[in-house]
Amino acid sequence: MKAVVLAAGQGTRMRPLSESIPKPMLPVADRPLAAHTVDAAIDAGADEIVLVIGYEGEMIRNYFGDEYRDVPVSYAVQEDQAGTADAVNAARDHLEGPFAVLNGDNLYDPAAIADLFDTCPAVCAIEVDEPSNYGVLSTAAGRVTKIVEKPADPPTNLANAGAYAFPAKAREWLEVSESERGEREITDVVSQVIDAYDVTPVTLERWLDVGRPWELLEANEWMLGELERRIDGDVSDGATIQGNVVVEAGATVKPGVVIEGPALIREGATVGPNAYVRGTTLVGPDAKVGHAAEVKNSVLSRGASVSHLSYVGDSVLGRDVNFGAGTNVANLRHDEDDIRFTVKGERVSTGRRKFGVVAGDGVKTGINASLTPGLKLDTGATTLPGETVDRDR
Ligand code: TTP
Repeated sequence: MKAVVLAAGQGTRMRPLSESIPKPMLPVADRPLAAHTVDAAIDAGADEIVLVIGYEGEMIRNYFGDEYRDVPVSYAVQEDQAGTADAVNAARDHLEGPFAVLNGDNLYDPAAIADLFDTCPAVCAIEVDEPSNYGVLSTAAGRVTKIVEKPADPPTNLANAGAYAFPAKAREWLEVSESERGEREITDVVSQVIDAYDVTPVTLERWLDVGRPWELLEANEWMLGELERRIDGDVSDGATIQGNVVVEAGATVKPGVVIEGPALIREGATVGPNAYVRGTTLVGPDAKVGHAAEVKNSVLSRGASVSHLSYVGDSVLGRDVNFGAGTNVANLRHDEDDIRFTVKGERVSTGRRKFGVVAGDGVKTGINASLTPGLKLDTGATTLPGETVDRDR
């Protein structure tokens, strides 16, 4: 079966991280986010991957090329990001026979994707506590009977998990009209399939929709949690490596460093001397954790640097961020309330008691900067030496 992977979106809720890199290419453990989706499709037996690209699509094309893990990859360009049905419609000329559709910004339980492929027509579903935030499935006698977007009064707690196996006929139903929120939505295609076929719900044990920066952190928590210890890099005898830590070839861990897994230190990265890395951390390619710096439960993208005597917790640093010496990130409020973060101009709860800062590509802090919880620093933003930064910039 062909798998169409949707990766054309603008990722506006992920800004500033998605400003010059498409959300599907953001780092999750040792691969871009979308590579996890494509891997799940290939593991499930996909014989061709069709990637729908648009926003910053060339980066996606460059990564996957024409063949990925010996499976042919083709591309469909969605010019305007007019919705998920419109995205699949952009791939229409690539489709014949039954086909699967997966979101390129979701992490799936791979075993369930294999079930999805074996059970066409089918829709992946997951039980959630607050279904009104999702598309919700109604079921009867083991079949999906209805799908409704974000209902005020949800009929079940089964959320649509954005993975579908469609019969060939669905190719004729991709041109749907605009929904109330002005998008051409794949759920309207699913509704037509439900009317014409028996559609099976395939229940996922685990699923993550990666839309906002703290969900990128959660995606890394999930995937780094699956690491098996492997030390290929240059690790000093004076360093202590505990648990499931991967140090890739070309990475350097200096004396006095303590790394508590799960952690991934990627090629070209340098840690230490005397640094402390803990609590599920990705130190990206060519990134640096300096002398006596502590990094906890964070993502350091390619080339990011946390200089000596700094603390970074529960944070996401974009590419080539440079935190000056003595930069301290606060990740907990005195009232221990959930940390809020600005998404598309609105302060929203992250649902996390601990969350630090999100720094876009190229952010630079001056020495002894103090950064408050839930702070957003836009691409290229700078702070003064000794400054306490408690407003987004
Ligand atoms: P969304 O997460 O709804 O959209 P997005 O990724 O653009 O993010 P944001 O809402 O923050 O702007 O998209 C779900 C999936 O569908 C995701 O994999 C991107 C993809 N998509 C397209 O390929 N084309 C589109 O027109 C839209 C809206 C989404």
